[in-house]
Amino acid sequence: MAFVSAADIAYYREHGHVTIRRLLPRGDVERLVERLDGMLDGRYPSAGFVCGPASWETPDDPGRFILQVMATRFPVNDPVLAALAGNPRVRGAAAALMEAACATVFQQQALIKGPAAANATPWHQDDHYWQLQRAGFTAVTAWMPLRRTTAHGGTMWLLPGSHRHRIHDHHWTGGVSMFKTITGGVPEHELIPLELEPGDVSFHHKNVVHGAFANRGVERRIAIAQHYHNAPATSAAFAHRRRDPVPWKYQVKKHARSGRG
Ligand SMILES: O=C(O)CCC(=O)C(=O)O
Repeated sequence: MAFVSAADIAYYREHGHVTIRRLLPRGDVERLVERLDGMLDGRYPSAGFVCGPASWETPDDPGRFILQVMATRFPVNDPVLAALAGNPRVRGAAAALMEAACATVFQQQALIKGPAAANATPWHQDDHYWQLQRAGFTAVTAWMPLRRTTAHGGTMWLLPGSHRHRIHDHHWTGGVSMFKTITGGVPEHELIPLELEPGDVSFHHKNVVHGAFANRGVERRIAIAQHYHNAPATSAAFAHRRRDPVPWKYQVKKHARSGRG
């Protein structure tokens, strides 16, 4: 059964993003929330993941107010997160949108943002980090909120049509954290919020400008980003990154330090 229609593919081609409603069953969503919480509080093993505050370089680092669970080994070795990495519905949708024969997961990261904290995700394009355009590959992100997301509650916002942009210059935000942001800013009045229910999946192209304002709501914002490229194997897709083969978008502290400049 196809979960993506021809109209979805046409919408993605035109706007660089599309939402597929109810792609993840509710049971999967609840298992994921329970698993992420358990990995963060030590009830489940977290070897093979970066688990905890996303970044902590200075007292005002926004990463300090964001919890992450990010796979560092592929294949993913946690059974619940591995099931998501292998989920045929999400993978099938990613392949269909890339109009590719295959869709390979190369990154998986949950970002959890509590209410009333300075935990924005600065505006960026994913391929600034990955540089897949240099290797002739494309990529799509499946962004999967596990709780309802609202404009006020720190959901992702994106700039429709920006998949046609070149990769803009990015710089480290305020000299702190793991985050980089687009130099010169973005037209914030043209951004749209992703207001989604648990189980809905938003897909965006690797060049789409996106980010999130801080969570000003009353609920936790908990979402998983799972990234796919259209090459059969990670090593082929990232051969151009021999110097720094870690393609993570949000890098752990030591990479953020060594990668600066
Ligand atoms: O969840 C967020 O705040 C940002 C996620 C993101 O940048 C992505 O999915 O590409």
